[in-house]
Amino acid sequence: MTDEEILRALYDETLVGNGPRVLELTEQGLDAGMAPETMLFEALIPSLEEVGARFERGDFFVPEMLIAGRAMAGALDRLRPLLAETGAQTVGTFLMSTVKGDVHDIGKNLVNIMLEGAGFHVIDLGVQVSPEKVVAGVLEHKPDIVGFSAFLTTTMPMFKANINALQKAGLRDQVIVMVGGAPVTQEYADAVGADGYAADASTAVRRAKELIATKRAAVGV
Ligand code: B1M
Repeated sequence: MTDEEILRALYDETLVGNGPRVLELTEQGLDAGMAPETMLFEALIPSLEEVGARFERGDFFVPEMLIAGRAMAGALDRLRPLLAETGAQTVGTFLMSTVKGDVHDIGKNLVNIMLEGAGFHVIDLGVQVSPEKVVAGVLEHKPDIVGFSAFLTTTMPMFKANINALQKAGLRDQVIVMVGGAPVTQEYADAVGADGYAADASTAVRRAKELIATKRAAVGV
């Protein structure tokens, strides 16, 4: 198979949620010398975008979304060590979670991989994380940045609930807060009082580094 054929098949098999075939094709792509990023950004992510579009049109339902998501997650597990393999030194600690009420984690996991690849120490609290757990996580891990992902318009308000909980615990000034997820915008991030927002994983890494540099410059570290 040519590289184009592998990418096309990866896209098609992710779309129909054929996990075993997606893994096989990922392996085939790696054997052929394809970059993990190429498979990710030119096949896997576009395929999930199409899944979302079909769901919106009523052509796909939750089960289809679920198996496509699982197929993507399987490939991501295989690509994770390769994407994170930069050997960069630790630039900061990032405490990540998907907000309470939200089970989406593929986007969050991708941001984690990219952050790790850029040298961040990432602690992932998982999905459906309550403000209480966030506060406990900050106390335990003392991160530089706390990141919240939300993928539903109905769970986005949890950003504010989390930020309020950090404030109440006297921790808001000690951490940088970043938010992201499919429906989130810069305007929304500003409105809830987050320090940073990014639309995708690579921008998230750049923004996280900028925010840490700005904070360290301000406190003279
Ligand atoms: Co759901 N889902 N889902 N879903 N799902 C969406 C998000 C949706 C947009 C689909 C659609 O209608 N087009 C829609 C939300 C609509 C809205 O609120 N505006 C939706 C819905 C409605 C639902 C349910 C309510 C469906 C139902 O039950 N009726 C339900 C909710 C369950 C819940 O959470 N309580 C539900 C369930 C599911 C599954 C479980 C079946 C599955 C999730 C599997 C999983 O994650 N383990 C699923 C899936 C797979 C999707 C779609 C198809 C794909 C999401 C994805 O993984 N995208 C999605 C459609 C879509 O997004 N186009 C959809 C790929 C991923 C790489 O991109 O997640 O955007 P993304 O992450 C990006 C950026 O957002 C950013 O970087 C990431 C990487 O580039 N980013 C950050 C993410 N977090 C960040 C944090 C940062 C910075 C950047 O800083 C901290």
